[in-house]
Amino acid sequence: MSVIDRVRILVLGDSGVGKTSFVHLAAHNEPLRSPSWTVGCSVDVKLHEYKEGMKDQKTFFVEFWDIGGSHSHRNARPVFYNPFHGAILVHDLTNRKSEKNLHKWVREISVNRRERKDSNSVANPVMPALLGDDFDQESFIGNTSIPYIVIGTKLDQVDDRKTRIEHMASHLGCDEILMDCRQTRYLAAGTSNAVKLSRFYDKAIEMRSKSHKDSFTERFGDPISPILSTKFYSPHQD
Ligand SMILES: Nc1nc2c(ncn2[C@@H]2O[C@H](COP(=O)(O)OP(=O)(O)O)[C@@H](O)[C@H]2O)c(=O)[nH]1
Ligand SMILES: [Mg+2]
Repeated sequence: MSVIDRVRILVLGDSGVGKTSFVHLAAHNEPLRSPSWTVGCSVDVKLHEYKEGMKDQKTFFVEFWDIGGSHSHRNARPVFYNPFHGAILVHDLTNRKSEKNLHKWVREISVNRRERKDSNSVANPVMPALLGDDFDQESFIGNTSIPYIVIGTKLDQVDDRKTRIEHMASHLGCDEILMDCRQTRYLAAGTSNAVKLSRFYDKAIEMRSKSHKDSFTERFGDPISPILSTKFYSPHQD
């Protein structure tokens, strides 16, 4: 049996917004009856068909890394961040602050990613000073090469749906899903929400392939570069 490759997705957002409820529905196609407090990080998985229906279709494990949103754990969180291939940003539609706070999450993972790159792929903790609350929210959009999707939860508790302005998803140029995490129909197969999620998983898989290729190139050079191909691969080179 061939090994199934895995792609790691971070699930980020403040405590109580519905991260664990969303992940359970996305991974198991059924609502979570009694969510409990997430301590540290919990991981759930689902199988996903990359490029379903096309000739290069391939099965992947999508790992959801549901990171506890508690402020007191923030120094420990970067342990879970590397490597990752996409991020699901969850906010609660009844709590505007939870959407504003998504900027902090985007910033936290982007800074961590950059620090790691700068330090030559050695895990490096985020400098706490960089994660203060006083950053300029408008000027910081984050690393948009990371695939993102935004999930707005508790749609069932919102009255003024029409007046809502979509901030985070438009800043990041990504899709957004508004839903009730306790209702299976919001992620049912064939719905536009399911299509958005599937597209997001595909992008994360592509990010994974790219980062594998980049780290190979960093260590061994580009395998198809003209220099390597003539020097090392040409059978009649003298
Ligand atoms: N009404 C409603 N409640 C929700 C929704 N999503 C989550 N909840 C509830 O919000 C609470 C916190 O959810 P949880 O998944 O533990 O949030 P987390 O801390 O972000 O993981 C729980 O009581 C959930 O049942 C939703 O879409 N609608
Ligand atoms: Mg949780």
